[in-house]
Amino acid sequence: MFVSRYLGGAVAALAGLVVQAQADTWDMPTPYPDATFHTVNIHQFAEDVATATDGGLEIKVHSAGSLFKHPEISKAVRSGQVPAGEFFLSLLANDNPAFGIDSMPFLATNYDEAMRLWAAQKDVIDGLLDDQGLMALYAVPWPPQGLYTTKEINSVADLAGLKFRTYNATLEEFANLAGAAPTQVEVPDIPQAFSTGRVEAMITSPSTGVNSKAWDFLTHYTDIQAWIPKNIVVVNKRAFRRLDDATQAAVLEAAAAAEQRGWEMSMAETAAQTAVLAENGITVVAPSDELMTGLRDIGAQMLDNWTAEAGDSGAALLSAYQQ
Ligand code: PCA
Repeated sequence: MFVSRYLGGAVAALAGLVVQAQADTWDMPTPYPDATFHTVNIHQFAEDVATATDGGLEIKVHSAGSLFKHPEISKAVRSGQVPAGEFFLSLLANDNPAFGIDSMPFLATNYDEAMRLWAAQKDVIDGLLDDQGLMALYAVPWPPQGLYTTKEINSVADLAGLKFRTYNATLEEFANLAGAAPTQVEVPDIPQAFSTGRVEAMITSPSTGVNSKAWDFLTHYTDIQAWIPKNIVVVNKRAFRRLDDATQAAVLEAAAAAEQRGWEMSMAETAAQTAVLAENGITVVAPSDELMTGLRDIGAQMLDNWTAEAGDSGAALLSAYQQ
């Protein structure tokens, strides 16, 4: 009796161990809603990993800030509360200015430039993340950022006093320099922030404009193509090392595919989602020269500020990009 109970327990315990070794589940918090192309891409990444590992690693995506709020995601991965996560890269600009350079107005405004900027940025970012116990899996850009308002905007002066939705410190600086009044709002909260009058203008991609149904509360989209900021997907290094070699390889391979696919999705989104804005009644216009000159002046001032703050390593990054 005692022996068989003991054996039964041992068999059950062993079975548990085997199951644990065979199937791992990773919770992965992300900030943006499921319809966002970044999130679609992450779901595909998770599916690719599950397929390649024969179900050995299941990545469970928790979108729209449902598991951790956006500003908490990088910390949650760093501390090992979750093994992986996605966030807007420039949110880490407080840690080091290199993280924020892809939100610099009018530095990289088309996809060729964005690719060159990522190439110049990547080693620096990898090193900084490594110091935080993180490893980058891949990064994907948003389409070029445009200006959403409830009136025609012909100059920087037209932005004065507008309650402006922002998403990071760089955009906040931009809004302040334009004489607008910035308020930080996460993507899932955009519709409510507009409908309650907390904000009345924003700079973001055609993707986020469409995903937020901008036509419910905005009328004009000025296509200023101001910068091409990125999301990054990271893993906790310890969690990654706990995977066996084949699983690690599967994750890296799926990540490389996701980066490639994500850039292509982003490029395709730019025209397609701008058209959706127009179809839904938004007036889509090219910017006036006066507006662009004024905005570029602000960008130049911000780049000076960035360079002063970013020191030698920042200068090296910039010159690598500008070569
Ligand atoms: N959408 C995100 C980041 C940049 C973008 O296009 C946002 O608006 O917060």
